[in-house]
Amino acid sequence: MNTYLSISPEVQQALDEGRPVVALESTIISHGMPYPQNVETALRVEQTIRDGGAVPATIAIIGGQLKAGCTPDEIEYLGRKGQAVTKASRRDLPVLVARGEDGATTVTTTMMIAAMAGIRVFATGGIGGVHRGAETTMDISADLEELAMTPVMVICAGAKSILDLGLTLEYLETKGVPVIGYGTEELPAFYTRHSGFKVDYRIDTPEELASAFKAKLDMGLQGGMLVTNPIPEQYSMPADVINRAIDQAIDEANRLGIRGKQTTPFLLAKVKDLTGGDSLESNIQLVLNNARLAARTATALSRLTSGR
Ligand code: PSU
Ligand code: MN
Repeated sequence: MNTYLSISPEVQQALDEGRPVVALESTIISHGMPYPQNVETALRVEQTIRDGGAVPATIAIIGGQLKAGCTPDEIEYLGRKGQAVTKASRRDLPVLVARGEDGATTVTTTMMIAAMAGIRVFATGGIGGVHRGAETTMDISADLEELAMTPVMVICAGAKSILDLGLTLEYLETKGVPVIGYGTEELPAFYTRHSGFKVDYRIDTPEELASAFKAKLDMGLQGGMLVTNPIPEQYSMPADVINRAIDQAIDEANRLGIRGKQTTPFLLAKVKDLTGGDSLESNIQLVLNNARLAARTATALSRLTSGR
């Protein structure tokens, strides 16, 4: 028994009964959006999952406990404390847990804790990947290694072009991670529906997402599956506006010598500043869109695996 893992009663009961559960990350709350929109969005995302017939499990580290299922008060705490909560990737878990500290979970640690709890489906905004210039900086997100290792389906809106999307896809191919486009053959680029890169497979229904993932689990293949779900047309941003902001943010990060775990939050905040409130609204809408798909997919997966 993992004594560091704390599953909320509601999530535990759903898992025991084979009902659908969807994991949600907390870096997006503490580091990804300003207060109070971060808390409002986190609660709306949870409600969207409930409306879709599944149980939300917001994941975080609080007082050294790995939480699968946060209360509204805990979400408020993580959102208000914001950047003061340590952004926690795989390498951060041992010391944070031993010290009894808080951590905002990235895609990596959310996948890890979801898997420990027995949760198979996870919805978020965007994942980390291979950064532009990684051939010299070696800045490659731990998210890609986790996707290679841990059996959780991650539903996102693709990746922002703060990353090198071509190298990110190459890396995922090497690691054996299926990259699926939901209703599209093209990898979506978070704020925009288009990147110019092809996904491995197009899938058009939650049922087929669930059956592909079940096949992976049944074969005992390690690792997850990446589902990329394009932002709804009406919330997508003009490509030139967003790409100009991203180029400017990267120039500034280079000039200031921003490195390591600061890089992604710095670029995200800078892009948001440069594009005003528009990008925040797009960001909120694409997360809600992913939550809807995740609830339907978790429902389909629970039907397949528990025969309910
Ligand atoms: N990309 C986004 N929004 C985010 C993140 C990435 O568009 O909020 C967050 C996620 O928590 C992701 C993490 O797991 O940043 C990746 O950070 P890094 O590049 O340091 O691994
Ligand atoms: Mn990094």
